[in-house]
Amino acid sequence: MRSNYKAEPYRIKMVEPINQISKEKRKERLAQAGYNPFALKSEDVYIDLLTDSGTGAMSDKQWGALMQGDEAYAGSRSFYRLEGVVKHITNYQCFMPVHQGRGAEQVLLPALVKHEHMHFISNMHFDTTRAHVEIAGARAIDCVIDACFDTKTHHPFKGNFDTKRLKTLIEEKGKENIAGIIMTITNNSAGGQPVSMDNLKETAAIARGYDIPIIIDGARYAENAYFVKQREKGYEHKSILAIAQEAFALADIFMMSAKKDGLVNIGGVLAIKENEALFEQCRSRVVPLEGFPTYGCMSGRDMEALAVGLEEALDEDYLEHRTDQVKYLGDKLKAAGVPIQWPTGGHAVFVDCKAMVPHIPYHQFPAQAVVNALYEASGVRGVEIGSLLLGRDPDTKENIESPVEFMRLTIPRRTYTYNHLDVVADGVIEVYQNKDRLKGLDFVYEPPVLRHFTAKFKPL
Ligand code: PLI
Repeated sequence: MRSNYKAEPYRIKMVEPINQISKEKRKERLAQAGYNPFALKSEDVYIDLLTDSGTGAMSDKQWGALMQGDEAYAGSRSFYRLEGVVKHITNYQCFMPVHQGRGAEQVLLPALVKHEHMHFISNMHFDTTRAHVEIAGARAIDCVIDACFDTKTHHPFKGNFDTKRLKTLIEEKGKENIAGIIMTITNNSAGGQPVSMDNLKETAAIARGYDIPIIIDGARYAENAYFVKQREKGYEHKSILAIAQEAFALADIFMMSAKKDGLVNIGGVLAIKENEALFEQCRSRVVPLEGFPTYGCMSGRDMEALAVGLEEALDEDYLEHRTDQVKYLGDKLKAAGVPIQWPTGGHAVFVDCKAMVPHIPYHQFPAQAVVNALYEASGVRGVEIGSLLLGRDPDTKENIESPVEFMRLTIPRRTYTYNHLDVVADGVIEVYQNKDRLKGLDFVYEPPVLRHFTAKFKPL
């Protein structure tokens, strides 16, 4: 029943036509793309669920704000406007814009690595975060609760840190060898799964006890705050802003890909609570890497749009519709027997391909095989989050087996309607009904870093 899900809290003012090519053409285009949907032209994709990163629609107020951009190289008015909004939400003293999330990573993470053999511990590192940890000469350890990998069992906060293991890890490695604790909210890689405030508090208390900085990787912090309001006792009557502010008060540093909950197509945020010395270090790194500190790779107009987008993303009607779209698609797939990460999280439905195609081993990339079959069947583009994305161990160079093999169906913000999601569900169900015929893939070309973006394959 559609009426159980919140209708769009907006009306459509501008449209972008999309086009569906024939199944024969899709097969041809996928082969030309080396069986890697990242290499498809977007004009050959009907419904694009590759990512929610920078693919959403801006509002009329954001488009209006673009016209107010101050493009001064130094001291832009738009910088000060954006700084005001970031400070209001986080209460942090130091802010610099960056070009996107990985901009914040490349500026911040090396500044925290003081010597050899250091580690970052996260509930789960996003792939670029892991890459920047390794480029900085450190190692990334994931430390999420086990329930995260049990897709069938309901747990309201599958993004939570395993705090017991976190303590053991710190003791084992030595606190002087932990460069930072990264709290990814929501936990993207395992289903857009939220982290509870209780878990944030416990994790922060551990970090403080050992004097380790705690970093919020908050690309989807507003979605996380919405789930805290929905699912955690004591937060029912708090505003999304108040919940977000409570989360930021527990941490020291905020990195954000603004392409998600900033509701913009490009942009990022790095904010530091009060550590002036660290801020100075980051400022000297931002200039050669990103740009002068009052623009950091963003144009004045983009900073204006982000200032508006950050506030719009805290609106509860918007967040209810956003998460209901994900739930709607998840509910339809679950009703048809398709195994998915349950409950659905903030930005995507994650199809459990380990359960769906158990005959394909991890090193033949089961979820990539399902993603490709979905594109051929319906023109819908999803993305693999599994052993392909995880890559190789930086020391042994062996393929790492991911505990989960997901096809992520990522829903861009304010972009597709419930009708589009019906088309997606039909396509996935068709693939599910023919799942036993799917075959794995082998590399024709494997790049050394972040291989999933540009690899080429042949079907086995
Ligand atoms: O793509 P960037 O550089 O703006 O952001 C990197 C990044 C950091 N942290 C988290 C949690 C992310 O989800 C993230 C980017 N995510 C992408 C591109 C995605 O498709 O999920």
